[in-house]
Amino acid sequence: MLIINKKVQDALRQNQAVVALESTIISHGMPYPTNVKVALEVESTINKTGAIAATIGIIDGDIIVGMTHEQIEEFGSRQGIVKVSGRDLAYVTSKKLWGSTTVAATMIIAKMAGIDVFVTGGIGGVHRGAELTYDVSNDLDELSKTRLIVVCAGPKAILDVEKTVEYLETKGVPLVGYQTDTLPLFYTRTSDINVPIRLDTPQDIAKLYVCQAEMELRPSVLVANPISEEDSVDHVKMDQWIKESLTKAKALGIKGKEETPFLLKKIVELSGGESLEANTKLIINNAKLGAEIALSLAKERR
Ligand code: PSU
Ligand code: MN
Repeated sequence: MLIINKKVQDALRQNQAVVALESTIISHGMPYPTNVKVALEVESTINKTGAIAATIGIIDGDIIVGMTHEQIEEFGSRQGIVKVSGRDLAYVTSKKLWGSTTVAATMIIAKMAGIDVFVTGGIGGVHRGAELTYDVSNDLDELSKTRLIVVCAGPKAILDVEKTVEYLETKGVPLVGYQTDTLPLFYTRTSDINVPIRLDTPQDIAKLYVCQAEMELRPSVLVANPISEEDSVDHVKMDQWIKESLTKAKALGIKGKEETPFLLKKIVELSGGESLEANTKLIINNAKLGAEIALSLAKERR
């Protein structure tokens, strides 16, 4: 069953700004209790602007749009929550399990609920070595067929970023750099990869999305919002930590849906918490932008 909380329902009915949030970042992306603290801070950042935050997750098979603080707390500490991508959605709901939603699954649910704007940390993408493993995140496929505005800080640096950008192009996903000409890489602000589209205001992003919708183009508008300079991690150090984490994952035979959570956790360890700090800052930064875009979009439609 789809349960949309009252505040979110009212906001949607009145055409007000709503911002969807995922829950895999809570259950699998960050350690407890930082995950809960960050999830609540992200919500309050959005709510302060006048937009309404809706964190999405699955509880006993019910799809919840707009979790309560108690539910977010439980998501942060509970063991055995299933990481739910598109593939796992029907299984987890039919078996009445607890599931945290990835970018892909959150997009599907946001669409069901009628929400247009979704904020995350970093999207999944084409993994390094994908030419052998075929590991391409379901996030990319969903981005190609479910139209929303998705705000992220770029693809996660653990990925093969160039292949990820190529894949997005193949699938017709407009990739927008927000106030940047180069693609931000999650923990770092810049890279040597150019973004195909640069936009400098939330209004311009809302307008692009309205055109995308008018033409009934299916893909999402993917916005890459760079982490601030002072929160950015030195990319030479980060490259080293990523390489070490990848070697470790390989040695332990970690693959499939376990790979991303494993790598993020390992990088937190190797960086002595520096990556976690950056991850926190970037998602709050994205929440601010997402709320502004949602407010602009609500205005565009009035
Ligand atoms: N961004 C983060 N932390 C995360 C994720 C993204 O800062 O934990 C999650 C998202 O839910 C994303 C998922 O959809 O990782 C991608 O997993 P995979 O690579 O297995 O598709
Ligand atoms: Mn994968």
